[in-house]
Amino acid sequence: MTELHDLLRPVFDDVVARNPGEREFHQAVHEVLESLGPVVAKRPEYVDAAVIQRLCEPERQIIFRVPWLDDRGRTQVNRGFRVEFNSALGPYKGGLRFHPSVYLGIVKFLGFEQIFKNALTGLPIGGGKGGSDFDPKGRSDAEVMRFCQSFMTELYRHLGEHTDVPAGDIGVGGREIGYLFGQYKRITNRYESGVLTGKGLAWGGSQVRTEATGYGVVFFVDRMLAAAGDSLEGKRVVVSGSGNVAIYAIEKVHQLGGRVVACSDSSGYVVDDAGIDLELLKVVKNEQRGRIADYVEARGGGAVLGASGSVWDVACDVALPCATQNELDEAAAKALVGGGVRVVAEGANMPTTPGAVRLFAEAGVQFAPGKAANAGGVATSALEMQQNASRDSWSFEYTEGRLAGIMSDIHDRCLATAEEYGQPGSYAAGANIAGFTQVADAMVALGVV
Ligand code: NDP
Ligand code: 2IT
Repeated sequence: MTELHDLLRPVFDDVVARNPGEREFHQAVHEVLESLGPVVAKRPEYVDAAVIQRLCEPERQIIFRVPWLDDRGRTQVNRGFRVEFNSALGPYKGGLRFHPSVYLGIVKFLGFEQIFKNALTGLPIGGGKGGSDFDPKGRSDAEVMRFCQSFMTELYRHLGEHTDVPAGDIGVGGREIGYLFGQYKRITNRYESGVLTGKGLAWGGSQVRTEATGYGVVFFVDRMLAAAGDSLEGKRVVVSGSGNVAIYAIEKVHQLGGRVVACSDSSGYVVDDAGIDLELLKVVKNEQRGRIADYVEARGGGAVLGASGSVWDVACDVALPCATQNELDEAAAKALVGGGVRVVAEGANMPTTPGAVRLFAEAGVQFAPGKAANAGGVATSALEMQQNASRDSWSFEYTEGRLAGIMSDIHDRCLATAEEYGQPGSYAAGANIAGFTQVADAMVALGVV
């Protein structure tokens, strides 16, 4: 790991001591603090006012029991979480993740990242994250509904359009948001659309929210390539995952003239040299809730299931990790560099390990961190909140234009900030410093609260 500035090392040691065993949270904090050396050197008041210590301590952490009945009438018990991390810029905002790997350390890493990402959007949203160790795989619609209703029966008291506004993440899409919103509406007797984002278009959702994260990543890559006098036209692209973010990243790459030749899920990966058949992938994944092998079978000829290794062994110009944290390690980075990769942009949150990030830097590969590259999802959530507040609904074209503008602004701000702090070309440093200074200035102005 990169050494921290002398003023920051004790802050990090304290975070590790106070949050034992939360490996992913430590990793996310370290990654941000690595960039802040030049900032505290210039602005020691951030350390004096304990701004960084306060930023690393969530404002509120809620952990609750989620009991529910499965289809055989047996009682199941899961654990629910909501970490309301920072509200200096606006109501807590961030997704809910349903996955068996969820524990407090995952929710805290995601909530911490969300603070800076949300600041980068330039929109008035604070940072939070939540979820459960519930595994939706293999569960019926009725089971998912009963789980969501039980989850919301506890969580509703902590939410509100001015307080805390969840959305989706891994394992939480339109179906789950519907059941959660229905239960919130029933308990509170309020049609408070702005309490959740990622809603369906018929009941307060925004155009482009479903596509926003994946589209946003590709808009960001398009700006990176343009800054180097290049474009996506004719590029070979590899995407990991085949969920919400991956699917719409693939769609936008194809619209902009690139070709996605491989994607994956937790059971394996597919190589499809002619380009992934996206309509088929959507049917297999969204309608049939199938596995990646089902895509290969339905495609019939052409596409092959990866026999060994990982999706990162497939040669490409651009790699978009869009599945989960720490999915792209040093071995994967070596394989990608060997295959000629030139740009890596994170659709997922923290998918690239610190060692892999270092290898990309050494090899001159352009790297965009998730808190910048995948901010289009939460930015469009904030646009959904704007529409809900004004009881309005915007067209697809207008909303997509707003998203493209926001991604372009984030791109330019990362580069300008990196330059200003002596690290030209580092999107990671630019994102961390720009996000941090915006939140830190607000925290200083609001006093010790
Ligand atoms: P989905 O649940 O729609 O899809 C997740 C995909 O990643 C699936 O293909 C899944 O495979 C794979 N995956 C998940 N966990 C693992 C794992 N432990 N190992 C291997 N593969 C895994 O989630 P999203 O597309 O919404 O989220 C993907 C990433 O993007 C996450 O990191 C999320 O935090 C991030 N993100 C999401 C945003 C959004 O708006 N949805 C916004 C910004 C970031 P399988 O089906 O086999 O589990
Ligand atoms: O990681 C993320 O930014 C999300 N899962 C989206 C959060 C949101 O509130 O739209």
